[in-house]
Amino acid sequence: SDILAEAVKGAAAHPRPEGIQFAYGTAGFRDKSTILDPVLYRMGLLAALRSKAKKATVAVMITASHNPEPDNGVKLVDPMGEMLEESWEEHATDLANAKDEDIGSALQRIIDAVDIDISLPSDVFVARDTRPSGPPLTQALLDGLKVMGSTFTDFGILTTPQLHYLVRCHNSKGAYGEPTEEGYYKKLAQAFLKLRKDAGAKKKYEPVVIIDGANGVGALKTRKLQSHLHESLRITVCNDGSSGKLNEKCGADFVKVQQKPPAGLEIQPGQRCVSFDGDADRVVFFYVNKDGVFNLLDGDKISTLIAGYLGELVSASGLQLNIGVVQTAYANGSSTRYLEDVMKVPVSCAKTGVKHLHHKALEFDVGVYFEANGHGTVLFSDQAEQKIKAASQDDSLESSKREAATRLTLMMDLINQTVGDAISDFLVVETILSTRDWAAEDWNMQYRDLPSRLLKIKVKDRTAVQTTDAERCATAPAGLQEAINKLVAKYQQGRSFVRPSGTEDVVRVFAEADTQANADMLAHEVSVQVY
Ligand code: NG1
Ligand code: ZN
Repeated sequence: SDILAEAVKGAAAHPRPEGIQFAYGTAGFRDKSTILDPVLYRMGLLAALRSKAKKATVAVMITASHNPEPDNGVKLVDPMGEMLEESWEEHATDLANAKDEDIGSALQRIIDAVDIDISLPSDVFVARDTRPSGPPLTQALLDGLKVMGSTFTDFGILTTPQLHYLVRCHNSKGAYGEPTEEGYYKKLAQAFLKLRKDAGAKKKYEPVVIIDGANGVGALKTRKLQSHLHESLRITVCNDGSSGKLNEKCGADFVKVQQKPPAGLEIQPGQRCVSFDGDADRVVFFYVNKDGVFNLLDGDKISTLIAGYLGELVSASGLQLNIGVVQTAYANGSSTRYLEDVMKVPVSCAKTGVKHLHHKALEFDVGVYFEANGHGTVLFSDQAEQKIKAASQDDSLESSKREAATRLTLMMDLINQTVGDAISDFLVVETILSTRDWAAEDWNMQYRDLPSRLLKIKVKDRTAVQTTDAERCATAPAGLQEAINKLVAKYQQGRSFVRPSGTEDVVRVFAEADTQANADMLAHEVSVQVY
């Protein structure tokens, strides 16, 4: 058709270099920004097709999250704010790798495979993080949308979760919130302020927090949120991009991997601090105690805190709803034991990558999922949502039950259910700490993390390592798992696994044991087996 011919012609301005293979992985396409122009053009074409196929607006986010500033990436977002359906990842990879002159036939293959009516309209929301490569890459994406005759809205700089929120609001015709950036702040701030209203005097919780914005979009957007929160929370935003580089020696990934505070913060003992990542979909908390020891409150601590509090509210409301937690193999062993043995909360383990956790969390009425690195959220099933809303308005219920249900409805408003959201998760944690009157140290004392070590190893072919059982067991190369088992058996509370990364050309080795020295040694010994 004419459109496909136009798409081929348009590729002349976005030529694909020879010899590079792209793959749509767990985080979409991610690479050096200098080679991504043809990929963005092609993702413009694909987003238009996706919109036609779903008969709804879809979204495209341009970001490389926690990766260094010279990198960039692109991921598609489905109409309800979900990640792109898995079966389309292959289409994305095919199209990204199509030679300029083959773009028409690559598009035709997708149209045939999915049975798309190409004459339907399409509409796409677009946003990017603060990377300098963002504007030209956006232009390439828009060129792709234009040749497809698609309408679009370019929102400029947003956090990834804000874009997910906007597309969901738009497609659910306002039922999820107002489809504007202001609407996002209003929805979160209203719920947050209502949840704080009845808060009494505090002994330990202080409404003072320092945020490490990773020199990225999270810092800009937290500033915008601030005015909506009035005096309820005193936030100091550091690493706001005015001097440092994006993700350089700061941000959630740096803090989690290095197990130390970011550069650019002046911290008093006990002061609660928060680190976002480069597109503000991950968050970790930390503090330094009076002996100068760094303490990290990661995704596992956050999910334990949230599951505990929501569990209490559900019990208090008298509703019959099951709560579960979803983790990955990277979750600290202490957190899993604490959830299962002390809190009696069911825990499932999913493969790395948020889509896997998200999927498993749907199996519960209330599913709390977090990766240890701080990416996560809570999902309420439609049925749970209805029951909670009904209970909150049921005048025949005891007032304590009705109040618990009302708090649950406010928590549902505060939580961005589309995807992990640093700003929303941060406000959820602040709400719970305030309600419990906890300082960071009280929260940290729930359970004690086992020392762990994460290493990455460059190998010739990372696909030689294959795994099963949510990546906890290696099936190839032959003999590797037996060797790991033998090493693990030498250590108290030892645990270790290896898996190929989905975002980098490395094999990751994780180990945990009773002491840091032992965790380090076990990780090292297992690494030797991988080479
Ligand atoms: P890979 O590279 O597959 O380990 C990393 C993170 C994931 C997830 C993705 C997407 C670790 C160990 N892995 O995946 O949790 O966040 O990036 O960004 O943190
Ligand atoms: Zn991110």
